[in-house]
Amino acid sequence: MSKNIIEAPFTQEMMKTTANLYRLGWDERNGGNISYLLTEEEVSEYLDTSKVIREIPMIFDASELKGRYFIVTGSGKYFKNVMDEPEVNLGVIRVAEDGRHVELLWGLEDGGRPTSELPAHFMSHIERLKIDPEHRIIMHNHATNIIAMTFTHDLSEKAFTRTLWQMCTECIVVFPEGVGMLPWMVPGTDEIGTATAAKMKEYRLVIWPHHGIFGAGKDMDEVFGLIETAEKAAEVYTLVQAQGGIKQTITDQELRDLAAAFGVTPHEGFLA
Ligand code: 2HA
Ligand code: ZN
Repeated sequence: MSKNIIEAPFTQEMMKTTANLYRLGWDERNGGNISYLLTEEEVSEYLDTSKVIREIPMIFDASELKGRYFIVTGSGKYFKNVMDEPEVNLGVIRVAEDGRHVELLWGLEDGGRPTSELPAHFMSHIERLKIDPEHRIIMHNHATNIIAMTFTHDLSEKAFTRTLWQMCTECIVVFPEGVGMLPWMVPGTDEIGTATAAKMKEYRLVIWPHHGIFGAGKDMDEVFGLIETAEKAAEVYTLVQAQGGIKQTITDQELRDLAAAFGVTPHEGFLA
């Protein structure tokens, strides 16, 4: 008898993280999605991996991930509801041999599909795995102050990153590579997936203006920590603007000193 998958550490992490994100107000309604790469060993402890419940077609080719397992949030599902009904709102999937389907092994019990942002998730996983073999998680949400900042701030990667770095001393240490920025695009498409993944070659955080943010990381703490640090900086920026604007800030030399003290390399060309 295999163990109960609801008790699996990866399911518990998905449940607790979606609940946290909902309470932070970054995943209203069906906003946001998470995909978490699992090993066959992890999954086999809880599921018979030869039992495919459903084959679900995809709009793009993910053959680079064939045979890989993920736990994902469902398309149109509310983060608010994951804790109470994980078997409906989450799914465990495997990428089929042809790269054009995923095989559902558990969950999405009402006939649901994996997240509508699966192209951006899978293409980003492919790019991050090339750079970091330990990479496992892609998270998307609608972090409030990051979205707000995309209406009022210059959208160049350099300018946006510099402001975030200046708003909290921690930022340059947490994301020394900065943040990637897309133009506004239609979500859920192959095109935004390709564009997001291209940015993921250089950045673990990618902003979709007037929509939200994508983060990548090797575990839930890393990816959540990245997004909440950037969002905190954006929140401080909101308050600073409301208080009348910047009078003084962390200088470029101070940012360099910080990077040196913490042994990180800031994005080339972003500091004077
Ligand atoms: O599905 O966040 O970008 C909800 C979304 C789409
Ligand atoms: Zn979204």
